[in-house]
Amino acid sequence: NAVATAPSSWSTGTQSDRRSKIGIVGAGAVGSSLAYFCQIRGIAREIAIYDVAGDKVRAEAADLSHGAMFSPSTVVTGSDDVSILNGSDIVVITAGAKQKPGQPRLELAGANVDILRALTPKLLEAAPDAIYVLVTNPCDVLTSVFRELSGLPKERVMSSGTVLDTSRLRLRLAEEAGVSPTSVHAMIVGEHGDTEFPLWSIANIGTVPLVDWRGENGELAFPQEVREKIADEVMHAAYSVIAGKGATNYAIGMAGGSICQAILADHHAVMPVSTILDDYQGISGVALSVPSVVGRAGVLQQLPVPMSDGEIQQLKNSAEALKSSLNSLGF
Ligand code: 6V0
Repeated sequence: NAVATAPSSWSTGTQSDRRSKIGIVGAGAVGSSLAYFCQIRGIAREIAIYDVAGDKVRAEAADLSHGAMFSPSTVVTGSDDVSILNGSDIVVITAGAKQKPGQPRLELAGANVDILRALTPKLLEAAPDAIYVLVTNPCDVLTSVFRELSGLPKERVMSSGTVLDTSRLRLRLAEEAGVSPTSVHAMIVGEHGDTEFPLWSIANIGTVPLVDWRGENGELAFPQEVREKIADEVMHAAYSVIAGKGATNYAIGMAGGSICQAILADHHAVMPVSTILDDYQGISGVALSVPSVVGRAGVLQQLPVPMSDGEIQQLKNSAEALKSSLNSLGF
């Protein structure tokens, strides 16, 4: 667990490798939003979408392609033949069942593990060298399952984890503080689900510790009760969006697309993606989100960050929840 140092291959550019190919499994609300974000950002030269629903995936790919005049020169294709994913540099998995209103993510595990079990050999044949990004829920559980089924090195298997939740947290803190979300340095870690939590002890706005930030009235803006209320809102944000429209798709599309960009452009970006931990705060063998360095080879490092005793305990609670879900699934 050494501190991150700038490697000689560090890329300072923002431009992605334009010869690259992103494969997306699932042309549903999430997969098609992710494809749209990657297309309009020009993140890859080619985006290939695979779905068992042939008419739907071909229609989504055609609809995206028809924007060719208004977006960078990305080729978008779609098929119900998995070989469309051949040679992908990244495969993002979004296929599977989604939460019904009020349903916890862990309840999706059984159905989505079965889908993953059937998909894994086909994906490995199509894209043996890819970095795999699991978005399908419960994404941490599926990351552990896919790592075991595929036998791939752990740094090449990650999930979007709490990247989306972190964006929701930064938005809420930014609204309260009256600054841009990009100037808020705070992260949700742990399970992408009901045991996730913010790392308040290292949260900053600009260079000011969050707990010391004062509002226009001179009062501390984020006392404990405000922090707890915001953490609760962030944790329940998906439930209220799903209650209103049946899915969350745009923000996860942007979160997943940003992970793809960090990989293809070798950004060495610090993101709370979820990968298998190996003696991280004493936790091993389960995938959880912690601050991680993401680049062309996948997860390059999980950063050792100072955590309070309470935060370490919360991380252990997340690990226990995921271990018990994996055990009940036979993993
Ligand atoms: P959706 O709109 O129902 O789309 C799912 C798609 O998967 C459909 O088009 C299906 O045809 C396809 N599909 C099912 N089985 C297979 C298969 N074996 N092979 C190929 N395609 C298949 O769901 P939506 O896109 O809204 O959600 C997809 C998943 O993302 C769900 O598990 C959500 O819970 C999850 N999300 C994860 C988030 C995260 O932060 N990790 C955020 C939002 C949603």
